[in-house]
Amino acid sequence: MTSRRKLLQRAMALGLISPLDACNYEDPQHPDLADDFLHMMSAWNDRVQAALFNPHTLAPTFRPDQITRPPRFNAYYDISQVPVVDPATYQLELGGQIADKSPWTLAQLNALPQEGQITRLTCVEGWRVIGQWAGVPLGQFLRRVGADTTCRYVSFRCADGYYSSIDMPSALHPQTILALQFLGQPLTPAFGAPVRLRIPTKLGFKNPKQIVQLAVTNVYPGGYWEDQGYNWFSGS
Ligand SMILES: Nc1nc2c(c(=O)[nH]1)N[C@H]1C(S)=C(S)[C@@H](COP(=O)(O)O)O[C@H]1N2
Ligand SMILES: [Mo]
Repeated sequence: MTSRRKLLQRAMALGLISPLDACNYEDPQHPDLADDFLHMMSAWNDRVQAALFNPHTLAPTFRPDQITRPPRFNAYYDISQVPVVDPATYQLELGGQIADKSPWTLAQLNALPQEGQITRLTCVEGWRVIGQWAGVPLGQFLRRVGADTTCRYVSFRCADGYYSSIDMPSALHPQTILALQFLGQPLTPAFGAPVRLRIPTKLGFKNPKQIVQLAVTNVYPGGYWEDQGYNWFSGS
């Protein structure tokens, strides 16, 4: 409660909420108000982060000798449970506000112009790794398939049931890629095969692996961790 109280005091000092709200917040008759308050603050936080996001600021890049070896796996389950997607039959499905929703095979994705990056992935658990990824810039892909880039969100569904979504300006950021390679080789299942999102301007959980569906929408899609209270924007 102490940190919530501090947050509340900060919010009051900033004039975001009135002392009356604060009284209600303390009301033991309305235990939900604390949660409502936190959700309100998180939504406000999303708006501020989105407003502060500069679509031209690049995330730091690193030298090859700075790459973390071995890499570090993370998912909401153990590495032994990673599903294996057959690359030969794989298709990336497209949905929502996209003109050409024809699915993409891995061969078709590999034939598109590729970009590489050596960037840092930061997990909310409190660790970071530097890795090397290459793939198709998401902005170029979205324009190619005729996505409505005035929509607010791009959402992702994964082979393991994971899902996430990002704001359109971040989707169009030059370092946001549909990664097909890790450390110069095709992705392995644990690290996201056949296709993962690599977005170095956001936290690790906004980098869905094993993507099977991508959609463009104005309806807030949420995400696996986002729906459990993690901040949606989550810039890094
Ligand atoms: N499909 C899928 N993607 C996922 C996750 C997951 O559980 N499933 N976990 C996320 C989290 S919390 C992190 S930190 C990164 C870890 O990526 P890595 O295994 O390449 O280090 O993947 C993200 N993408
Ligand atoms: Mo994470």
